[in-house]
Amino acid sequence: MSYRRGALIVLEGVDRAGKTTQCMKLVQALQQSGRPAEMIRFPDRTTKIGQLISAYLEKKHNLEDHTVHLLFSANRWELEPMIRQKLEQGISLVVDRYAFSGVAFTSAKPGFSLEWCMSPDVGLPRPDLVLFLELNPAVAAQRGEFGAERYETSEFQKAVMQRFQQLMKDPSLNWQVIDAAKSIEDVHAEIKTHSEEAAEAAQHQPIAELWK
Ligand code: Z5A
Repeated sequence: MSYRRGALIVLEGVDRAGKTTQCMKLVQALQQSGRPAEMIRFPDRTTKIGQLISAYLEKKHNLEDHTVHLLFSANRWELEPMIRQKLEQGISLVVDRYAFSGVAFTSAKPGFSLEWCMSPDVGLPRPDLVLFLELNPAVAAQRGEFGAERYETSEFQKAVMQRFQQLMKDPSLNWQVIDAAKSIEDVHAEIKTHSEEAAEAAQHQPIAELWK
């Protein structure tokens, strides 16, 4: 059976690593090379669930830690039918943060195991490529101070980074670590090469399920 589906390409990374900048450039580059492509980001703050998450991140109200974790996951599941449909229509999706951020941020809090944090996202569409933008905290700091949102402290970000490193050991996923300290154009060139390879390979494969 021959498939002609789009690829699911996720960008993850530390704060200010350039995820949003690179997602936008990648969508443009894929489109210019004749591949239909769109960008999505998590959290998607436009939905009702996303608005609750946004108010939480902006510290406008508090939510219990398990509750907010499940809301972040629900925010992905509510977009799952759209993600699947677009991929099946041959549209590649470039995603700014996904379940890996979900797991890394919650499991960096005391009392949360990686396994518990992964379970609500089991079965989401599995990315064909996960690009991890790695950046030294000192270089990140030169790109601007932390904002006022929740989680934007260097101690918490260090714990998050350790959780990402654990997640990257999973051989069922195509993780690629990118040196995000290079120029925007150099980082883009590397990301584009990996993405074109992954998109080429993905088009003949069914959509797999994450962590299954
Ligand atoms: N979160 C969670 O807890 N659970 C979940 O399930 C999910 C997320 C999905 C959402 O933040 C927060 O929610 C996030 C994780 C948590 N918390 N934190 N911390 P967000 O998605 O709304 O925002 P963000 O992801 O934190 O954005 P960011 O990390 O701050 O930025 P970025 O997208 O990586 O970088 P950027 O905006 O593209 O670039 C930052 C600046 O650097 C900008 O001025 C660029 O022009 C500059 N830049 C970019 N690349 C370069 C290079 N190569 N050289 C020099 N300057 C550069």
